[in-house]
Amino acid sequence: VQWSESERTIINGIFSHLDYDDLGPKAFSRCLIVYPWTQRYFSSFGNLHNAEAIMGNANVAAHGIKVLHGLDLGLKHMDDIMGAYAELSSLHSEKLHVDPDNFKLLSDCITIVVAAKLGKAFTPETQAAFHKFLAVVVSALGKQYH
Ligand code: HEG
Repeated sequence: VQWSESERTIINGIFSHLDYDDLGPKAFSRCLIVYPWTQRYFSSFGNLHNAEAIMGNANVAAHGIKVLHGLDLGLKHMDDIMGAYAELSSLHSEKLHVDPDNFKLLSDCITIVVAAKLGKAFTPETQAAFHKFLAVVVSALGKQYH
């Protein structure tokens, strides 16, 4: 994957202003609500019975923050995203048995909450760069599946 200087600047700019503690829970709870089959991996998280329960669930919030911080790996290793996610990909595949289609669903939810947060600053160029970054991460997370 090749990154232009402007893509690097945009992506680093987005993350430098990102409030993980706010957007992580929002993105992950949105995923569990809009794509309810993703709940199947989180049976230990307690009450996920409806949107309100999900949004008020502390385990969901904590996991949302953890997942969003999972993107730091890609940010720190933009020139070797595949290598950076090899271990996390194996974990999701071999241990957690997460259907890799779900990575795309969560990444779309992340895009929505970031776009809502940035408002007018989420320009087409910003969207394109952010989308590219997430697409590479999603691809890397799916890489160790076989
Ligand atoms: Mg995953 C754990 C990152 C999508 C289900 N996920 C984790 C962990 C990270 C992470 C960093 C902690 C790993 C550890 O403890 O060593 N996840 C991550 C990213 C993305 C993603 C970056 C996509 C953007 N995860 C994802 C999706 C599902 C899922 C879509 C299921 C629908 N993740 C999952 C589960 C765990 C993790 C079940 C273990 C949770 C636990 O038991 O605490």
